[in-house]
Amino acid sequence: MKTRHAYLLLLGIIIGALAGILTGWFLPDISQKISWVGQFFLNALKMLIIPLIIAAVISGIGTMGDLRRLGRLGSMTLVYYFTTTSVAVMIGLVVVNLIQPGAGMSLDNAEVPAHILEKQGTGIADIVLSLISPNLIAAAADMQLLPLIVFSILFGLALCTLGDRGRHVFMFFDGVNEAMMTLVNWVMYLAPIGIFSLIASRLGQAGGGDAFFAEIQAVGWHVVTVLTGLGLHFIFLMGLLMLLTGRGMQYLAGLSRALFTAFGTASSTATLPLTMETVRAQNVDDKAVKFVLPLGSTVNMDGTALYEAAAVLFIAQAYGLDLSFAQQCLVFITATLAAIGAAGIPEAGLVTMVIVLSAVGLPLDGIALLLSVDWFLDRFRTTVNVWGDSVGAAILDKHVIKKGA
Ligand code: DAS
Repeated sequence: MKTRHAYLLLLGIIIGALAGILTGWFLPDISQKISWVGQFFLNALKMLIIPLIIAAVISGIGTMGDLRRLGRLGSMTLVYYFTTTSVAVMIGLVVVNLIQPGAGMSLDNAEVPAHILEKQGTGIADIVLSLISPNLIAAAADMQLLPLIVFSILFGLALCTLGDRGRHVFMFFDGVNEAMMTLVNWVMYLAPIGIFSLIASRLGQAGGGDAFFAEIQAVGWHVVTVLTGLGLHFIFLMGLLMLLTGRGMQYLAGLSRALFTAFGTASSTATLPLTMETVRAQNVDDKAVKFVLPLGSTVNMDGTALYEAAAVLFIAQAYGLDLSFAQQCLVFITATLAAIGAAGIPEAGLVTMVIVLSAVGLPLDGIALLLSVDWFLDRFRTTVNVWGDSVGAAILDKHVIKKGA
């Protein structure tokens, strides 16, 4: 995409987001009537994801070529994911223990939605089983990216053993990937009106500004705690980027179209095509874009992990329970794992929180406390998820790919 177009598009997205907030705040009824525009934009993004991810991962492995280098990239990628997610959970635990948002709260008997209750009993085994699928078509139909990415990695590794025959297949997938990235550029022109509609209709659905503000006030300290933690982690990641790559505000500015889209859609998966396009436009090597970003959008969710740790302790405080150090260590481990199991779709962090609540023996009813503002906080944690993936791509590009070149 030409630089001038990129800047004009970014300006359009910012105006769309601000107009969406004002429209949803003051005209909630009209806002809900235009939700189909945002849904069209979301569907256009989702339409690209499956072919883009499969082609990107397979062709990314093909460009790595050397299995030893691929192994090094894979292991360092996992080290980055685990390190930054652990820091995120730690930040979440520190801020919720310092602010104590749940102190003095009374739990009303709001109903926990059935689709969240169904997740009760989800455990580590379910997360491991989610790595592969017996039916790739069904996984694609359900937008379950992780098994598709695992299959694409294994398929790419198998192609590496076929010599010339494999190279022809890699070239095919490289062509598919380039065509898909061109489609991403075309869909991006819908972003301003799409993000406007998504934000306006969701705020309208919450009843507009006054009703939304009343909901926020009811759990105000929880909102303050989560936003403080997410803000601190965003800054931590910026520091890591500057320290390890020398990149800084220019990289953040280059990523802003993807970050605004993450905020507007509350979906890392839907944002992934734009994340890949904007990171690639920052001269990050294609291998990092094709390997680190798709995998990261499904398993590296710093914002979600931070939120789950902070929200579980908020619920414990609302019950008047003080979790011991050992229990908080259990929250640390399960929040990290639950975030790996969370899908890059709206409200995923709320659903997988069931794993963390069950691990420390807290009833699921506490989730009812979070429902009214989860859609709002989800946007911020999705933005941090996308930012964490993008920082990882730049770091691994500089310290693994460029070093190994
Ligand atoms: N909405 C999820 C995402 O797309 C994050 C979450 O629910 O925590 O990353």
